[in-house]
Amino acid sequence: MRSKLSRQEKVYSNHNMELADIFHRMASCYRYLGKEERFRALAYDNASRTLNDLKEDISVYAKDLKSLEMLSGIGEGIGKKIIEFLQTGKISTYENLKKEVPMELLELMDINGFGPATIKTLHDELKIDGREKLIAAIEEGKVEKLKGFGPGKIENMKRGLKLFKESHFRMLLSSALKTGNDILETIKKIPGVKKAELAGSLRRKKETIGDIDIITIATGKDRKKIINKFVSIPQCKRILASGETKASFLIRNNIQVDIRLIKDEEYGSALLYFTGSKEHNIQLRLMAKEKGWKLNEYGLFEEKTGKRLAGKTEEEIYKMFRLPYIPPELREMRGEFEAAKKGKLPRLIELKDIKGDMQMHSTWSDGAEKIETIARYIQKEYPQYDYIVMTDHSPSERIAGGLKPAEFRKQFPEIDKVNKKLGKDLVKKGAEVDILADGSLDLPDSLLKEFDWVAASIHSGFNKDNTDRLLKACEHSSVHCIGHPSGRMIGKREAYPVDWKKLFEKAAATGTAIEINAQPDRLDLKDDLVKEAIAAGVTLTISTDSHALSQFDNMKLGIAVARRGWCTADQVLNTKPWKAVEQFKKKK
Ligand code: DGT
Ligand code: CA
Ligand code: CA
Ligand code: ZN
Repeated sequence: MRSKLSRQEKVYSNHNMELADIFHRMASCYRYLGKEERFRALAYDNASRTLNDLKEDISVYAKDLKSLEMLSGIGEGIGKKIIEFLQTGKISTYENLKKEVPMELLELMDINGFGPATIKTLHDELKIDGREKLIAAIEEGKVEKLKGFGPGKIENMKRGLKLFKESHFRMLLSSALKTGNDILETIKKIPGVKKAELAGSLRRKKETIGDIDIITIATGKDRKKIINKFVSIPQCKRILASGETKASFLIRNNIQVDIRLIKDEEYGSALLYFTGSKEHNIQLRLMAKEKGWKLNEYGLFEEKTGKRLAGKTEEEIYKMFRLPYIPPELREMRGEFEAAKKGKLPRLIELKDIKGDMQMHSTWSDGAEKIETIARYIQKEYPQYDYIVMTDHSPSERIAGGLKPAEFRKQFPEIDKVNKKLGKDLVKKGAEVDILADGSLDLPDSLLKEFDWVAASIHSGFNKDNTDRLLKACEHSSVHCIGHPSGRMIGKREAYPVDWKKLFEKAAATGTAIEINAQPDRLDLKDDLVKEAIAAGVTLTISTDSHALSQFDNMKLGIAVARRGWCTADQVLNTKPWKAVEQFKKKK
């Protein structure tokens, strides 16, 4: 049994994410070890990014060193380590590095406020090698005595530690989806499994996920045997519980997976129960009680007689309450029952509604691909798209290779040339222009007028209230959209303060769109603000902000956020053809 599954592991088990994690940690180690190692740090971060962006499992490329080296960012040294990892499950260089550095502290390096120099000082001067010790040292006033550790810096560190604690035990939606689907595919291959589906916060598409819940139905009487197969999949690293109806186990990085095995006729009630949210379930159970019913994971029953009323599907359970089906993304007690009773649930936007992507970067600034490569990829993989907007960075973004006005003017004819080759005006001329500290833009008005689409975003001054900067950008006649409006990076940087009500009113009044940025760690605007923005009459866009070809798939994450924000297709500009975008611009 085991050997059969192991063969499938080659196809399904996701090495990419595990390796990307290791390479990212190795980069942190090298960054910590000092300036002379900084090229190595860059190389490992590049390799980590390549692995994260890769569609097929890395083992597909690992037949020999040559084919690995064809991948961008992977040379001989890193290629050998990939092969070592696939053969032994370990990388000896990494195992040795871990002994040289305070690994637990290095995990903080992803967070605002903890650079390598800061961590080195803490380690060298105070012998701090873990987060608990660091928290204690801050409280005891030891850290503030160090040179260069003023009150502002200490505050920043405290905020960072809090952010780390909140996010550390949760995954980003994007990686949880990959991991969850990987497990799901493996489970579905087990003989006897009739049906398997994701449940929990993953099915509700929350922006972060605590653990992975899966509901399954299997044929055959020997339930224990099936459960035993669940905990024998290659991804399983440690079994937590394994009974007749449930298996819980840990996979890599201590990610927990809960799988329930249920009967056919219970499927709907179990799915409903284990999808949550807990608060939504409690409300349903209260409503059942009022009617003299009992609702649990096994079904909906008459309290007195125990007679079964429903349970096979979620629809039939909602129907018993005279409610329409409530999509999982809305089950958060944000008014879904009231709306459902009135027949006012929104008809949620779907991935297939999308007609274009309005933010992306090419090799002209910090993207990985040339405009023509991107355009051809989109034509092939996203034939439903009517347009893509190339929005390379403006001059202030020096690290991201921001373009000077003259360079944008050189980019225009290249876009024309690509469109001519494609025989279609697929690529639109755009820019992601920086909003400067005073709310002005870092490209001249004369140039801004020439773009088909201008998104304005903030890339600096994250600690201040940025309402005024954003309001001023909305008032600019050439700004069509505000990009990643809150500036947050999930688990790494908090959103800067914004008076959202004011911003939404201004955006609606000036005809400026607001972006839902679908980068996995941004998801910005976030779900509850999406709901507020819609209520204020704001038009939204959903953009992937892609820097590599595989990132165009992140559109599904943007759709998840929009759906959780009660968004219909009509409220999102890029569900419409380019003609409608032109009309939207005219109204500004
Ligand atoms: P997570 O994993 O923290 O991202 O969030 P969930 O929502 O996936 O929570 P989880 O994994 O603890 O439980 C999965 C679902 O099971 C949850 O959404 C609702 C249901 N559930 C769990 N515990 C309870 C409970 O004590 N009462 C009720 N009514 N439902 C529960
Ligand atoms: Ca869960
Ligand atoms: Ca769970
Ligand atoms: Zn940006």
